[in-house]
Amino acid sequence: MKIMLISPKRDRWDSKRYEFWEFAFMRRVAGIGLRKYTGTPLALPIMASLIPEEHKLYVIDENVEDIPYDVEPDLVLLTFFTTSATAGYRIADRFRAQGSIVVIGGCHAAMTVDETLEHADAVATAEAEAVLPQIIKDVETGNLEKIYSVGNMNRPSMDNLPTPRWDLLKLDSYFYPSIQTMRGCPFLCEFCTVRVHWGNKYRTKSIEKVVHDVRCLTKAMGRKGFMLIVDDDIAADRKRSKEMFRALASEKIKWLSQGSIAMANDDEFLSLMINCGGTRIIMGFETISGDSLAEMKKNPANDIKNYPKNILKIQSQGVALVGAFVFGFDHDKKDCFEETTNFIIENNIALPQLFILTPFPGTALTKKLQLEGRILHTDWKYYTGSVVNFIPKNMTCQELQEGYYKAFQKVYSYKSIYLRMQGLWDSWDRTAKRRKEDLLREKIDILLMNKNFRAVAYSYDTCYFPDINEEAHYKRKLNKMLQSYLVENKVYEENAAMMAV
Ligand code: B12
Ligand code: SF4
Repeated sequence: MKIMLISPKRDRWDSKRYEFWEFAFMRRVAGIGLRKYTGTPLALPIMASLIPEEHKLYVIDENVEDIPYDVEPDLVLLTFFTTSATAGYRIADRFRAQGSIVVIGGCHAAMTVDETLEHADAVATAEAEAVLPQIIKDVETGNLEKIYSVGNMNRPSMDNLPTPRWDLLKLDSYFYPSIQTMRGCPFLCEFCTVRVHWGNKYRTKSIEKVVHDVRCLTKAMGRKGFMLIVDDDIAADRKRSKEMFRALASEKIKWLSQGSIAMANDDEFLSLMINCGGTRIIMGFETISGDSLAEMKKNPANDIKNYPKNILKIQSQGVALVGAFVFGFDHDKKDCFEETTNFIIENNIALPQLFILTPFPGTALTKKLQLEGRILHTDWKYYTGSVVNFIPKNMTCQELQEGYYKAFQKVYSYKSIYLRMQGLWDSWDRTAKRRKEDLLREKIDILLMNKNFRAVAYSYDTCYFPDINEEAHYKRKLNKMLQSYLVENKVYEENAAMMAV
């Protein structure tokens, strides 16, 4: 059979708007030419690893290449999250009209089975490792069923998983090729899809398997760039993670991942993490309101009164936190925007990520809002995390939307970027346990990423109007800072080259 695996590009409903993870600035302006998207869709190389060799495979991520419709595959396997669902459905309809069999899987399909079946011959609600071999057999014998699922007890063990076929992806097109070492989460955060899709228990890969997979990915990348470890909390099982960090230290990789603030209480964890290249952590703070935190049933490690101390503890060792904050909880009032932006700036968060609460299908939040009749629509292309799709409690939709834009634009104003960077560099220069030249490269990268996220913030309707002269002043200071780092970096590189001669 000809089998095509596809991850669609999200539908744009406004061509001028960027979303966080598209890295439009990094691609177009910072001159990092080859890269077209942030992370690799890991479901593609995983599915490819499960398909017997006799089939002809086409592996397509639409974010980096066009879909070759003229191939006329026998079977199309589509994978996407909610944000890309409208695009995914359109692609599915087109292939079905051409006569291909279409199967759709992933967290969105699993939560919207009836809707997805309007566009697919079958839906997989389970992990590919558990159902894809059967799907292929059933297609071959003409016995395809409508739904492929497994019970909670039959989730695949992480140790028997085949190594993803990263070699079939165009890895040069990504900033961060992805790899996974654990699945599942026992926590109950009501807006989150992870527990419902991946189960309420952590399942982990053995350290040997992680090292093996890292080596395969590094080989496929052909470079020692950043990897995205897609685990939902790298600090979930600190004992295991420490063992993993020790084993990864000799692999000389650089990586970013997600982690809870629990890591701040463990000096050994932090130092092992940094030592094995883990210097960027996406951290879901979500809110600085205790009431909102209780409302969303967040991981108890999120202890707001100790946020400043713990942020300083983590970042001052040379880590850049990608700090995620969400607006629109029922306890959020109109002052939440101002308070959160001030908090982000005062605590020098390296890369703030601001979102509007979004009722993704299947979550406890969505069930609650549905019962209360507060969901405005399910046109999934607006489910990006930057658009209001439900009726908030303590403000109007417009107030939430504009408050969000304003907060996002304020933390990425030139003045705020400058203040955050100055504060961060100050702590890095005093206490970071990293080589000076590594810190310098990291500073350049973090500055460019701030410019990138600034471009995202200001691609939305303008709601924040700072003093123009003050902004021009800080823009000059930031550019001067970047320029001096670039010159200094060149000096390091030339010295290194001389040492090598
Ligand atoms: C890495 C990641 C990203 C990367 C994605 C890189 C990429 N190109 O894939 C980036 C940073 C870009 C990203 C962005 C966003 N993300 Co994200 N992300 C994740 C994360 C942490 C890991 C994803 C992953 O790689 N998982 C591992 C792979 C293997 O899992 P998988 O894709 O689900 O596939 C498995 C199964 O679902 C199944 N399967 C999947 N497809 C198919 C198809 C078939 C045919 C079959 C048989 C089986 C099958 O088998 C696979 C192997 O087991 C998840 C959380 C999680 N644990 O999954 C959140 C998650 C997917 N993201 C989420 C969200 C909300 C977003 C954003 C909207 C955030 C934002 N506001 O910007 C954007 C949307 C981007 C977009 N255009 O869709 C939500 C999605 C909720 C939803 N219903 O869509 C999740 C679940 C997080 C959460 N806490 O709820 N994200
Ligand atoms: S701790 Fe993270 S992965 Fe777990 S339920 Fe909460 S947000 Fe989701």
